[in-house]
Amino acid sequence: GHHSCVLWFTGLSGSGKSTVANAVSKKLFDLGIQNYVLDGDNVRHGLNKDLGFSAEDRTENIRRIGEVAKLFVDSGQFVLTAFISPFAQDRALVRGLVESDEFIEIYVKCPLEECEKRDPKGLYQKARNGEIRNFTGIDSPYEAPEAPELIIDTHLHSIHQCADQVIAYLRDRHFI
Ligand code: GGZ
Repeated sequence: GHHSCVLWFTGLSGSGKSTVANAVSKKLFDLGIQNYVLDGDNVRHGLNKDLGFSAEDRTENIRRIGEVAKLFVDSGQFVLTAFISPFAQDRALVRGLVESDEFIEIYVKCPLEECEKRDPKGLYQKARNGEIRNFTGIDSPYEAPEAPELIIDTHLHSIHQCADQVIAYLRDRHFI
């Protein structure tokens, strides 16, 4: 059988969190494994639409997502979360919500310069122009994980390779 867990992707805007999480999701689905991706599109527009990007709101954003992720694991499903989650303390809080082996922190590593070059939504440009305040990596901090279960480097590897790295981890640890 399978052992469900939280795959917690963390990284800068534009690092590839959602893209890789969705690629992993599809691979799990093809293996017949129920799973769901939580990201800004389905959480920040609904459950958390009252929250912005102050430090306090980001902390509350991550807390609520952590509680939802816990519910998924309780129900026996794999859950993948794709949020910047810039604060180490907030990620530690979520880790404490589930069984210690059920929280897999995945650092989606990509240099800020590369994220800025990709700038798929033009947000870095706006942050540089001062049109957006408190933008992660520009005028709001990102605390890189010190001991993540996995580091995937989207600057050096393809989406497919990064997703396979996650699948290999899950196989090695007998989650799947
Ligand atoms: C960071 C922001 C901001 C600010 C809007 N800072 O590239 P995106 O667009 O699709 O991903 C970013 C997303 C970040 O939301 P999260 O819920 O992941 O953030 S956190 O975990 O810190 O709560 C970006 C967009 O929202 N966005 N304003 N100021 N990203």
